Amino acid sequence: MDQPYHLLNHCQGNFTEFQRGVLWLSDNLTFDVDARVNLFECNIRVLGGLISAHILATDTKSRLDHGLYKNQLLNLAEDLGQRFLPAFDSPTGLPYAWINLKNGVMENETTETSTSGCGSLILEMGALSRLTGDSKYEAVALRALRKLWSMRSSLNLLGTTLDVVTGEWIECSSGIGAGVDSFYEYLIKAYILFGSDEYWDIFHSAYLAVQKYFRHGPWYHEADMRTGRATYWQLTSLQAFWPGLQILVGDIAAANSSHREFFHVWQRFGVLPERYLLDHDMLHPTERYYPLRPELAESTFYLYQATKDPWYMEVGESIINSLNSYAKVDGGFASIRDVMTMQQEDHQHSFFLSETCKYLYLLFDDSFLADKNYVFTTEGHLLPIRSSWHEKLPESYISNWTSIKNGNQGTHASAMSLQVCPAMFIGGNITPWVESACHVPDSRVDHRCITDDDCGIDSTTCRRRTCSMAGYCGLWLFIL
Ligand code: DMJ
Repeated sequence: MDQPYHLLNHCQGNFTEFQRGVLWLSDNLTFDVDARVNLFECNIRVLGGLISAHILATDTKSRLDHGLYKNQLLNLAEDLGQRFLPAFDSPTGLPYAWINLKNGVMENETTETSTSGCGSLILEMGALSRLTGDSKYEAVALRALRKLWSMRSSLNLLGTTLDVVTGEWIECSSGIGAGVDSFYEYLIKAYILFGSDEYWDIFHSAYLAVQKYFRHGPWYHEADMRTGRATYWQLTSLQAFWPGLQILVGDIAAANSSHREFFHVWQRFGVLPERYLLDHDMLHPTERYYPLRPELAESTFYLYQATKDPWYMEVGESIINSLNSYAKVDGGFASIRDVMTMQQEDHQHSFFLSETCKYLYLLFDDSFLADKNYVFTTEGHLLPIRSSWHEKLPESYISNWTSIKNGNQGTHASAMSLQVCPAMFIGGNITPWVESACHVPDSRVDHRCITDDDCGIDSTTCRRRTCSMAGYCGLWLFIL
């Protein structure tokens, strides 16, 4: 198949440009500005970018000339992290959504925030703590996450917006899209990055509740957190990240079926509309735009990694062709204001480069990831999985990890790169697994769920589910 490289420069390994960027930021970036910024956006875009670039600047690849890098990006990241701290100074420990970088929380600042806004800070703040040795960043983010989870309903559901002063929910309807999405993503990724069972336990309960109350076939609607009753039947462009998350838990069949639906919608409109009303079978009257979002490309990348099915490369090619046809302009790519007219607007979000382009690039050339163990933040920034950052290896992994290590099968690999399926290790002299295909801990020999409650979905799919052809079956880590 012809690979549509013309969208992207073939720039892997362009250390000169990396060095130029690092040094330019070192000389020119300051956060001592009287500017009100959104904590969540600044965290995922700026703090995450600085931390990830610092890690790349200091890994074994020697991407910068000797002696030039003296932790400038980490120092900037620490300065920014410090400026975030006043946001957490609320009666509940839940952070204010907006903060002035110079002056802290403004007088009369809004007390309303979103679930993703206060529940998706742990990767960047945790990494900052690990890199600086100062635990306070991780501590405030974790305290906020714990508080948020304590506000869940008896159904293990959360709302979309809340008040950081009263700790009360404002919007009790929620789904997997806007205002909530990265909350789920950061639980599973925090578990992968920091190895604490607490993240897995929360994620597991939250994931099962999503599958139980929001899922309708391959679609996800919204529901009221108190009753579990469906509220809004809408497809949103942000929801398209969910199949990628499902790959991390090994729910490949479910990921594949949802991803196909999102791609059908992409094909129908040429791009993904921001919101589509499923119950009226029409576009949302005011949310007809496509701001170059990455979520479908992201899921396509994960599904390809999991299955190696070339069909996903065709999906990627189709996405790239659409971007070139509808969004390419001199000097960049333009957001689409209306998917019916393909009218463009003069705006290119930073996530187009950090996510959309990155996932499309990696779909066709993943050599950068070979023998690496990274998680991607919600903004597509890379964080390495290191045993020194792990509180402890999850118990179910220890025996297998040791066995594999002793068997000289390599320690520099992740499930993604090795495409290892837990089922491959059942029997022999290796201890049987203690997880079902839905990753529900159990002790059954075939590790299949028997009841729907075990699965959170319908248990028949668990009993039928097998690992992908490539043998990859979700989260299975070999830690450096
Ligand atoms: C990105 O900024 C992040 O992925 C965020 O979590 C939600 N989606 C946007 C891009 O669509």
